[in-house]
Amino acid sequence: MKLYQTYASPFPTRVRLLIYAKGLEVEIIEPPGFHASTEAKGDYLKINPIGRVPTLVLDDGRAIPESEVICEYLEDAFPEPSLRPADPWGRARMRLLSRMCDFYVVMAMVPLFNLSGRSRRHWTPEAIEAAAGKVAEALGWLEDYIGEDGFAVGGALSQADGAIVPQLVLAVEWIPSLFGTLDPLPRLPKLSAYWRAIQTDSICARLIGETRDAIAGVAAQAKAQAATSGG
Ligand SMILES: N[C@@H](CCC(=O)N[C@@H](CS)C(=O)NCC(=O)O)C(=O)O
Repeated sequence: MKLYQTYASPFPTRVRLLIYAKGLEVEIIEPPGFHASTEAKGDYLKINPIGRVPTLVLDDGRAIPESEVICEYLEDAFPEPSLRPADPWGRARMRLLSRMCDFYVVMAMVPLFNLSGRSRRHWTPEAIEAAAGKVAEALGWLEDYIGEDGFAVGGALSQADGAIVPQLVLAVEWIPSLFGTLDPLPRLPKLSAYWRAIQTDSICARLIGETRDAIAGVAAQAKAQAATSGG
């Protein structure tokens, strides 16, 4: 199998959690045209006409887009070890946390993703504070549902950890360091405890390191581009 993905995107990160936890042999391919790249997406659009990462391509060439659908496919095709809680309530909470990341946390970050790609002339304190406030509000909803035993749900590593961990790297590290906003975690005790604990899980620690390195790479690329284009 092949996974077309980028390390800076939070969506493929949840797929890599399953790949690492299940020990699957998957070739990782980083297609052109994402993040600060000025390249075109080229033939990647033939694999995924939606033009987003990730896409899983099976050995017979069939392609599956959308991170959550890929995760469910990998669970069904390679059930052991399971990254889904055994009981329906636990599974519902896992899906709820993942969905909250997709619908509320990422959506709240979109204005900041957009600002980060624009000249600092557009970085008004009002725009930054409004967007950071929305991110903090969405994290507050995660606080209501996050597990209190070191994992997002069910006391064990699950798909929900793969959804939350990259969002926290962005919300707790990338946004405050780039935009000078406050770290939202001190006001969210359950999410703070979760963030401290989950970094001791070896698979999540690997995902966090990959995300940090990739974000630093994208930031350096964006800075170099801004310098050559006059800011
Ligand atoms: N719902 C999709 C979202 C994937 C997504 O939006 N990926 C972003 C990267 S963060 C992307 O590919 N954006 C298009 C682009 O950067 O051109 C999923 O879960 O896979």
